[in-house]
Amino acid sequence: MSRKLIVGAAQLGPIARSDSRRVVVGRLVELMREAKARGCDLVVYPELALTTFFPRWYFEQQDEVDTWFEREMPGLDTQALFDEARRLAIGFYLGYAELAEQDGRVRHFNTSILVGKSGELIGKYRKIHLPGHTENEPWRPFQHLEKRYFERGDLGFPAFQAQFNEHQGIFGMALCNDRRWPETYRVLGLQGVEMALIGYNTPLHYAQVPEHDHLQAFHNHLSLQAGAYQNGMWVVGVAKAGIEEGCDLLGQSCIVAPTGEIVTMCSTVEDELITESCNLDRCREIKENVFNFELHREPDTYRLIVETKGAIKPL
Ligand code: CDT
Repeated sequence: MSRKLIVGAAQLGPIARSDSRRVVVGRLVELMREAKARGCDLVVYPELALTTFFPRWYFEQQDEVDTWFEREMPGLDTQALFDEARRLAIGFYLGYAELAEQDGRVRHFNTSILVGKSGELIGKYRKIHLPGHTENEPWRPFQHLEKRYFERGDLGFPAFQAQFNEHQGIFGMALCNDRRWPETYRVLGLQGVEMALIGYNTPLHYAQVPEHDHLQAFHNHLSLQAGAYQNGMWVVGVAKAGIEEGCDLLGQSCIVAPTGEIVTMCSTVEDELITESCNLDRCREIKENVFNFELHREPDTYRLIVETKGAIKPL
């Protein structure tokens, strides 16, 4: 069998603090057109793809924080992306900061959506693993205030049946720091996910352990490749890359096969599209063999994973 889906990973170069949503959406549309011209059924953009990575700054006023968030999706400036997707008949994944009025209060999430080729919403994911810190820490060269500006996602790790060409597939989403956690992929894998879509913004400088700065690219690929292999799924990892407002962000966006092999990777830190024809049926090579969950998993021995948060050391 062969269920081929042509996927584009649309890496973005830096977005300036002063760039309007309209300018950024123009770049996304251009990449979408290139993806269509190269035969793509689905195009994947990074995390927080509409603005600069604003959690690198501490803002006193919530009003100022809220200017980075979308109250509607599509909204006035993002409608053009949905219109173009419908015109081209191409699906997309997009990361953005979401302001929602829910349960009688204002909520802030780091969100991604999966949109079908008619411009319809297929699914939404709200980031679970929020890295960084809550308070202003001026000793850092730049802040990472995701824990201050976002709430933990409240949707779990949902999976979606979706069809972007003649074939149906099962898709999941995650955002940036989620990709470092094996639990992310396993929860998706346990829902039969065949392709995980993951946008990221990863500074090369890690303030707490700067000795690891040179390992950022390695850890990125290590995580994406392990997640793909151990769950038998395609993984599409897409960066916002390059020097953004003085902060150097990792590129190396890539598409990983269910065997864990990187099959294509960006070579710049600018707007760049890479594409791959992904046969979703190749997931079976792994899902039906070495990681045949039904046959080989032993969940009753894994209780600690869901019953504890931190490590419990032996006495
Ligand atoms: N956006 C995001 O989640 N970035 C983190 C940086 C970790 S350092 C605080 C990442 O895991 O790449």
